[in-house]
Amino acid sequence: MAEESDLKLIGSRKCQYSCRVIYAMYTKNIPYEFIEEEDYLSTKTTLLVESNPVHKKIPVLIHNGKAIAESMIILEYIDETWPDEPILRKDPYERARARFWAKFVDDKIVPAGERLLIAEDEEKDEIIKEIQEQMTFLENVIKENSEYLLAEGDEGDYVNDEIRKLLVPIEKFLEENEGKESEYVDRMRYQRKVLMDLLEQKNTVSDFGCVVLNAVVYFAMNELLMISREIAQIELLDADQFSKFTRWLGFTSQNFTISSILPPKDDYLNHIRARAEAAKSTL
Ligand SMILES: N[C@@H](CCC(=O)N[C@@H](CS)C(=O)NCC(=O)O)C(=O)O
Repeated sequence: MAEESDLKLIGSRKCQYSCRVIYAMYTKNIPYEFIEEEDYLSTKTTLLVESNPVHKKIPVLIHNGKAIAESMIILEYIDETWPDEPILRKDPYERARARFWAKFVDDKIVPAGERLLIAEDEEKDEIIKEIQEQMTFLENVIKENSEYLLAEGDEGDYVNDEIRKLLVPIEKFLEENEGKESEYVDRMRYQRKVLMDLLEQKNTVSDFGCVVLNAVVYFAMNELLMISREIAQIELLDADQFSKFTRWLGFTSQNFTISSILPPKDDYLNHIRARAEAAKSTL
């Protein structure tokens, strides 16, 4: 790890872009101070405005007094500054590919979700169709990526080793808490089952090839599904049409770190509703 440094992140757990960065920090085990930007929709703090005067948006990373804005740029900055536990792959082509798909999510998926958020009933089907067309690309990326996770060969073996490593503390915890009943113990048991199933069923779940891309896609999708299910009241993901993606999503949502980053669902939903109101009022 790089030498001691003063590291702050201005963000919010209700912001998918901030969640990407928080997830990367957890993955790389980097200590930092989190400065919650409570009300970024209306009243921005002076610290935010001064740190990101161009966009005035979260997240902003402040490293030894120097501010870095834009989530993808922050992710690359932290990977370059703290190279342990890389969150982008080493190979330049793979890095370019991860950036390409992250940009695709930001350019195509997220804006369609924003449109769905404020859509009139008669516009919704068209937007959903458009999102599903884009989602087909992501489904195919996962299919093509099957060599990254649970495939035979070096990479698959590496990932299987990583899964075994993840199982060690879970097994230990379950052993120490044998016979106890609690929601947490249940979640641990479920986590163990998911990991054991994965070890058994090779080639069934794949990922996007690196932490950055997994985080970008996961947090964007999590928000988009909330918008489509809870606000637009339309189901976006057909499990047959998007079988790989749905499985990946289910598996990824069991990730402890991801579930501990996200705010309680009702808080997040209220926030999304407030965003919809704010966006509608500017129409
Ligand atoms: N492209 C930016 C997007 C950041 C962004 O849109 N942040 C939202 C919160 S999730 C924000 O600060 N919105 C305040 C505003 O639009 O004024 C990134 O990747 O960091």
